[in-house]
Amino acid sequence: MSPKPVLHTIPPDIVAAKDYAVYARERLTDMAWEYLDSGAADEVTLRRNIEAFQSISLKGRMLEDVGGGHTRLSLFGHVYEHPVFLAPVAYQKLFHAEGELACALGASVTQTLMVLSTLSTTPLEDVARAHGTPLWFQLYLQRDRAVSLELIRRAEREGYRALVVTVDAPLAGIRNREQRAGFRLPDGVSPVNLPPFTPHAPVGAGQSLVFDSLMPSAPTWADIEWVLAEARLPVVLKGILAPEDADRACRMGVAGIGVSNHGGRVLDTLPAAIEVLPEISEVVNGRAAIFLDGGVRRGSDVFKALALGATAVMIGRPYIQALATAGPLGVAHLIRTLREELEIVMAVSGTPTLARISRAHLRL
Ligand code: FNR
Ligand code: LAC
Repeated sequence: MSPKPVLHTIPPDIVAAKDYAVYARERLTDMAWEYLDSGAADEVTLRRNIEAFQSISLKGRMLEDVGGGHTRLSLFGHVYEHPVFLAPVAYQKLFHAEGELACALGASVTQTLMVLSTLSTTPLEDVARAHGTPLWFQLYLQRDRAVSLELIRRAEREGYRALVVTVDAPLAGIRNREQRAGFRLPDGVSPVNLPPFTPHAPVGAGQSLVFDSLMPSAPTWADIEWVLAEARLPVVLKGILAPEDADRACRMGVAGIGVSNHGGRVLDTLPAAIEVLPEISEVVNGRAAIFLDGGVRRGSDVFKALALGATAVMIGRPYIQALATAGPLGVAHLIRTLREELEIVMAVSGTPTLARISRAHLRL
């Protein structure tokens, strides 16, 4: 069946993030859908990201005065209207003809921070100049430091406010659903911010594809030192799950830690991001901001993440499903829905501001 056209109004039965999934499925090719929706291997981590949120109970606190309440937060010298950020998602022209520009418009009208992927299908300059959206740039470190440095400088020049270095995907992982669907990028969809791809070294007899070809160009802690020395922007490491790694990153001086398992897309049977958040926030102990992503689907999930130590959260698949369904309008509607849900949870938990949300508001 060929994909249905993008909608220009929001159907009345889309009232929650999950309602976008059915509409998005009908508007994407099988390959694009599998790329978006799937997780690594048996998708244990993908499911766990969702289930772990559902297994945490709110407490509910009544009769508190929540007058003057709001969802604003201040971060790295800027004020953001709410703590639901758009996680970096590659190749957005797979999902909508306008790709990243459509997302940026939806983000702009809802005053939402968008993190642009290194694997954007739109030049980072065009995204920065289009809609006045607050932006951070996600960096996949490249084999050649000069290429990475050029990306960092371009992002700085264009007013990106932070650099999100993703460290949990040095290789693609076991993507069985993508393999079964024969996923490949269609013509006209490519990572335009990068120089043309040069293949990895071929493996000889007795050599390992992973250790002899792919991993020799993967980043290490030494590369993070280098980024910290070069970048003039706050640096966030995305993809941290071990408290030991979070501690090391803080000692090196990162501005933020992204607690994430990459939406369950790289290594299956990792824990849910929300499960490890308490131990990470204990170790970080205020030395860096903490961002959580993976399985955030409700305002109550945002609240739970903040209660357990996150400064803000990021969403991935939900906004791409909204993009595929109704372009910028869908992205804006989804964000507004999540933000309203968050405000309701805050109001009925007696927490008028984000700073007031704490573990005491969960039934642990
Ligand atoms: C991603 N993610 C991702 N992360 C990153 O740092 N750079 C990238 O280019 C991408 N690309 C990407 C593509 C697609 C299709 C998805 C679904 C995800 C991971 C993303 O930033 C985030 O960690 C997860 O999507 C969060 O989980 P949820 O919200 O999708 O459950
Ligand atoms: C992904 C890579 C691009 O998750 O981060 O597909």
